Amino acid sequence: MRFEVGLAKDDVEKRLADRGISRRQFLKYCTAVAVAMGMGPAFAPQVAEALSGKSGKRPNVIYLHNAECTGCSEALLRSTDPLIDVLLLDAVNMVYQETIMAAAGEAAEAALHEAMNSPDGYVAIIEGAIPTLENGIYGKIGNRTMLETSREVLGRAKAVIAYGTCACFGGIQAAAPNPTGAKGVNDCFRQEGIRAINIPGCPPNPLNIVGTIVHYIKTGTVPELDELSRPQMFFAKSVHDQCERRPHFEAGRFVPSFDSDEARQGWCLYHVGCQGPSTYNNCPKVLFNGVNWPVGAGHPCIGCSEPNFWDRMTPFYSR
Ligand code: FSX
Ligand code: SF4
Ligand code: F3S
Repeated sequence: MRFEVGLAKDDVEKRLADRGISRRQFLKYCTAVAVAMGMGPAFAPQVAEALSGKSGKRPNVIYLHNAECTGCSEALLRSTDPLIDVLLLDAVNMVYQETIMAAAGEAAEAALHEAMNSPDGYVAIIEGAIPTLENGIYGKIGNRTMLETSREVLGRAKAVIAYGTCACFGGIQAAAPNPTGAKGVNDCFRQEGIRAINIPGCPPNPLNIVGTIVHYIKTGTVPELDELSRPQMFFAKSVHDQCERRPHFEAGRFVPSFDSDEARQGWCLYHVGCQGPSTYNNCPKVLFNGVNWPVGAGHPCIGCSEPNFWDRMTPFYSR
């Protein structure tokens, strides 16, 4: 049985037009991806080619869910531009995704195994941490542990993307005392030769995974990674170094409390717990859905894309 999620594939531009998205808006989105990738606006047509499947290389994708809140999928599915079906149907062939696929039970299992045996191979995207204690019995899907399924699926993938802080570093469920032994992919499977590309964030910015997929489609390779396995093009700079409130920091103008005049004037949030100086992500420049980001909305960065932020950067809201 051949299984694909969503709608039948037809021409990407027609589908965008049907939803009221013009080619101009699509190209604007592609420009945002190109800029996030550090390639500059001139790279936008190449992004458009990759996203609309016109490069002729649509990788099969198996998308696994483990221990998490599904916020990463939510962030991706609620991307405003372009509609997510463009990404799912045109850029990649999403063969298995538990949140959105119509199949259940044995049909879903069959789809997974068919995808794993495809002669073209597949890219694995994994969301959520892997419970490892007691052979992984704290997390099971389809009567198999997440540990077992992840080992098998990731071990045979052409590339692995860990999407979200949970899949990258363990996330909330790995917070002390970590009762299920939850781990991120690389921590869990490094000894077995698996190295995931980490796209952290709780949730991550969807542009960062779209950019990674575009890079893979264009080059067939993974982007350059830092020592935490994060693509340098998105995670090289600290939040603090890109923050619009930085001049206030330099001038010593700090918000003393959230209900203060200083807060209303947009001063620096360092004294109310901002972790921007120790957090590496592109939120201030890329924004969520092109609209805003935590500090822009008056909330300190809680370091959501850093390893152990739930232990290392708490209590939140204190300097
Ligand atoms: Fe984790 Fe993603 Fe945070 Fe939630 O699934 S990164 S808890 S936004 O959803 O994994
Ligand atoms: Fe840095 Fe946070 Fe202040 Fe922005 S608000 S300048 S990230 S400390
Ligand atoms: Fe997360 Fe901080 Fe960005 S909280 S979303 S890394 S601003």
